[in-house]
Amino acid sequence: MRIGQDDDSLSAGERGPTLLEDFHAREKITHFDHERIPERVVHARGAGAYGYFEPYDDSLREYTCAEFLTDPSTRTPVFVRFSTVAGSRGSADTVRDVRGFATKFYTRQGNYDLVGNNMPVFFIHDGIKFPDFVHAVKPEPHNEIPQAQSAHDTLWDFVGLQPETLHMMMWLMSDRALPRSYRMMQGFGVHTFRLVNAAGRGTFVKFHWKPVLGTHSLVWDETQKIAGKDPDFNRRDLWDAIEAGQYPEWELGVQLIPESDEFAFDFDLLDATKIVPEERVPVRPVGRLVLDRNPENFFAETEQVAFHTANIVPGIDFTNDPLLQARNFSYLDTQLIRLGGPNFSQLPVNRPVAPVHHNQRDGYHQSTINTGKTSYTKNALSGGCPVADGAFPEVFEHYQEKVEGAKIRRRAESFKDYYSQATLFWNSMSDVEREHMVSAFRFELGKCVDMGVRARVVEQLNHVDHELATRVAPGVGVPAPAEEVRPNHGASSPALSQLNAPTATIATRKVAVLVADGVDGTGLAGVVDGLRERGAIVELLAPADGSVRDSAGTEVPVDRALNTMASVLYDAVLVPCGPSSVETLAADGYAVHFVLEAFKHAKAVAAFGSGVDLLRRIGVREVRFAEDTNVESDLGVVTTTAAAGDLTGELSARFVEAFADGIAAHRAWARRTDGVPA
Ligand code: HDE
Repeated sequence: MRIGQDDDSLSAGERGPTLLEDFHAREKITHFDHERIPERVVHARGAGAYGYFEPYDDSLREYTCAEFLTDPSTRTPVFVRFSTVAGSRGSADTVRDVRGFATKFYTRQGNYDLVGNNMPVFFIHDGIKFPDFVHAVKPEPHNEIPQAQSAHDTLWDFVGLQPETLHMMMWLMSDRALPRSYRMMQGFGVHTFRLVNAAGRGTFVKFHWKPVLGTHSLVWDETQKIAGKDPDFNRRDLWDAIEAGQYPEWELGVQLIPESDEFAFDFDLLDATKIVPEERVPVRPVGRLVLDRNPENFFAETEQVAFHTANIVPGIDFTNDPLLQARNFSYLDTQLIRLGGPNFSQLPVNRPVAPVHHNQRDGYHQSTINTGKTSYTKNALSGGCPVADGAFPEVFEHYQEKVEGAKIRRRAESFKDYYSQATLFWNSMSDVEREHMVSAFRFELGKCVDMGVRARVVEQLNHVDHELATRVAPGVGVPAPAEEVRPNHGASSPALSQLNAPTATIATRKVAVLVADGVDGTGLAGVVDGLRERGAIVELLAPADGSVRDSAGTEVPVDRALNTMASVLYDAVLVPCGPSSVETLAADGYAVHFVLEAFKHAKAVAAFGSGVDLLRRIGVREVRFAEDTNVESDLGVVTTTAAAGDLTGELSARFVEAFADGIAAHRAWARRTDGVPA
């Protein structure tokens, strides 16, 4: 019914007690009291979006009868949720962590969930260890510290005693754990799954997502600052890109392994702590995923979406990977407590587009009004409905794998090489990626209070690579291992280094332009337009919001006040010409810090005319600055002396080109900035 107002409760007199009779107030407050549901036990923090998947062609038909993978005329709707693992729902986005990459395909044959991560391996290879691992990485139980951090005693205690974690720990200490954007990270199905064709023949498969914008990471110092400046950094980035029509896109790839090759590898295909190197089995591109719609309501959609590894469709099946087998139990079980009953698949975000006919009835939150007299099979009263044997084509058939064996609680020997692929990962990194890893190990172990924990991990690292262990040890105050205990096999997989797959695009990259009154409007406009034409997002930042007057007296609108933003929220920075503008900026601590910090984080920095003086004055060192109007580009710093009014035409185009190259390179890793204050 309609009510006049709900500002005041019903009371006995204007200043009297609230009456129990006020059913309206009670109902409002009661509903509010029950608004929270348990957060996910892992992956609590996330962001989601809708989109579609389409296969390029029908070439997978030989391997699978899954229509969404083989019919190029089918656009399958999807919902994707990205997440961090360890932190609570309200924790920061940019912590060092694995990222979840879970995709629900609403296929005509039923929902298929590919519940993957941005790293291709996992910490453990048997699901029975998952509660132990999660207890170890989550905040410590006595004081619930630290939030969303792996840098504490219990995780590293677990790692030191559980060497199967080492390969994944290498990934976690690498730049992969610090994605620049959900839109710029890879995804992996992790397990070996099985494709099954119409004839019932199986083929092992590993799933890969490759981002069209390339795989890029933040640097550690930056991630920590973003966690304070904008804890929603990755969530906001996804939302903004979709709102702006710059739809994130990934390519789905598969590694196909014939069943006859099951034992052809020096590791076990059922072991989720191992990759199949791309150089050994190439990734074959099969289709594309596009995210083009933000949810309307975070809770209803992103929070209530329920992924489940056992949501599969004809043409896809499991393997005996013991991690996957445990997940097939866990994901349904967890929704029962989290979403409060067995009918969560009726929630709009979970509802399949495929028609549902079954005899499941009643339960909490039942919202389907099932009609008819029968809810059992077999029946004659309703003509056998809803599940008449043989009534549907394309039914799911379990893959007929032959199994035999004694009941036994013992892991196969083929799972027990804990180190070779950790070494492979280390060998495959570039120098700068290795440097980042060594710093990461030093930071994380340096946060451990117990020296025994530190020593045990260094001991384990010595099994991965002697140089790695000897580089980490002195930073964390434990003796470096004297001897190599396991010779490095020397093999590498170039595909593992992010730096081996450069991208040319600057689409959606964020460029900050620092301006104040007196800025050279002509030069500025040329560069801004040039960057925007290439798809970059350019924002003008000034000491105060509103607008500035350029050197010709024209008003130039400002996008943000400097003090509301920070360099860590941008990919690059430009300081345009304008003597008075530059004077104002040089006297503004935010502006000076902004430029130096961007420089420290190896971002593309550009300046023209008197803007170059600002770089010199604030201590940007060890790069070559332009001596004349020719565009100089050195270590990601792009300069020209072109003064007010001179940066036009061809010169402006060359300047933009060089700046864009610097932005596309993501970071100028050769730049040494250790001496720049953080
Ligand atoms: Fe999960 N995992 N997981 N996991 N996982 C959950 O399910 C679990 C594992 C992954 O955006 C939970 O609905 C077990 C591997 C993602 O909603 C829970 C084991 C991989 C998400 C659960 C694993 C993942 C989850 C928590 C070891 C990468 C977020 C809430 C056997 C391939 C999905 C929920 C979303 C979420 C259990 C291991 C990825 C408790 C028992 C390996 C992306 O069911």
